[in-house]
Amino acid sequence: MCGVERRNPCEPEFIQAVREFAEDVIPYVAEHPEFREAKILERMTEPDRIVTFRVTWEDDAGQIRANRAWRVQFNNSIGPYKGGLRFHPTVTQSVLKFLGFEQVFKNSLTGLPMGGAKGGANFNPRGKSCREVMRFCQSLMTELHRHVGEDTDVPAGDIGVGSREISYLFGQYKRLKNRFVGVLTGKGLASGGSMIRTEATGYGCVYFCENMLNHRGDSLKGKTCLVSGSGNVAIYTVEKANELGARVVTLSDSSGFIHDPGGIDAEKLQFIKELKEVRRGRISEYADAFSGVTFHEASRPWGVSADVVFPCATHNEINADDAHALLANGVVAVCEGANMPTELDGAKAFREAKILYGPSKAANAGGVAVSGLEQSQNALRLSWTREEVDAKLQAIMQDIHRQCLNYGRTSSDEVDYVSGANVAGFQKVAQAMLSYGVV
Ligand code: NDP
Ligand code: 2IT
Repeated sequence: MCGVERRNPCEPEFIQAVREFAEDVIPYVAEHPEFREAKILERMTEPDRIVTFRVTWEDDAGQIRANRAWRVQFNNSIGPYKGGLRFHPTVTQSVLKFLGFEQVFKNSLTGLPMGGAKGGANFNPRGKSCREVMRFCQSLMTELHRHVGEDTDVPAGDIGVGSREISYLFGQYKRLKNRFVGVLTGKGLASGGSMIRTEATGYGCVYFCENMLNHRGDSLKGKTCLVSGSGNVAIYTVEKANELGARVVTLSDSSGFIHDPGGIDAEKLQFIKELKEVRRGRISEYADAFSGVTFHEASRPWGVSADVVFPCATHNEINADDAHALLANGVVAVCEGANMPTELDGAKAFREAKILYGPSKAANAGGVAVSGLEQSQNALRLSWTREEVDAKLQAIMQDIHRQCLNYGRTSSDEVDYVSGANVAGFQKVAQAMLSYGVV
């Protein structure tokens, strides 16, 4: 860790992600001299390469704008690089390195042949017109197309990048290369996308939670849940939680959270889909539209009493105080839809309390898993049905749960899902790296 800190000054998010991982993996490596001697951990914490470039574009007022974009190609030992693109003003190299690092082990857990990468730009899509977003995406792809390819690196969506942005990016790639291939995932259904990709991260996260609860002889049925965020992952987490008989009482965005004690049912969720996916409005509008709902400005939902928690907005949204407040209110499961939403001290509190704690690299792997299935369908030039893809997603989430049990069962027969996911994800990548020799 000293070396990681020395080599990566001013990269707190990346150091946090490596620390969380290393604490579980170092004891495992200590028992496996072949990994230690090959310096696998030192090699794994250094990205294969990072491409940084300028994205110049013109806004609707005719002003020239310049942003910075990155693609962090972290590790392609078990397959072509794979991971999302994030457009948000808080994007830095540190954030993308943490996300790329996590992606390596998440992708390994899916069992599909995918390496890890992440990219994005410090571009703020909020308040931009569709034409501005289009010009930005086209300019970004004009450089990015040199570095990606269906067998090289396959980006997808993340915060601020949904099907609209993926379509603009794919349209420009096709124009530049004259090739219709699976170079991006999360494409529209008319342009080579997969059924269930839009829903996959949220659905997968709920399937993972149900697996954890079932393992303890319990289920989501009748449980009160908190969800944060109100974007892609949050919306489809609520949809599946409702289907399994749970009641979700909160959603949020960066302005605050709404509390609906009656529950966000399918009809109300339809309002949110339209609000967020079409009108691109704010979650506070939900409180104006439905009675009995309160909006809490500039706050997060963690003070509300509930059984199950799905953080689905962004990293570091649960600190140690939030974790203790949730535990004091009797939470039985925390299942992470967002990437690294819990700070290290918060995660420690959940692990020590021995609640069911599904870390992001296991719990939100359903999104990239269905991206992998989209790659397969593109390569085969066929499309699977909604039922076929959903069945494969459920099987993958069940298998990730099984891997966590294999590597994370503690002596008292409790399961530490964090160490289970870290060691299970690590060992496959490590084996592959070892087999390549000194590279
Ligand atoms: P969206 O852009 O669809 O939604 C993001 C949501 O999180 C919005 O409600 C947004 O509010 C909120 N949010 C974003 N940044 C912040 C912030 N700094 N503080 C408070 N709220 C914030 O993104 P997704 O739903 O796709 O992604 C959500 C999380 O899930 C991310 O951590 C992402 O990495 C992770 N993830 C996504 C996958 C996918 O397939 N899309 C797959 C696996 C993980 P506002 O509009 O106010 O910014
Ligand atoms: O964090 C993630 O796993 C994603 N944003 C999805 C990546 C992908 O390639 O589908």
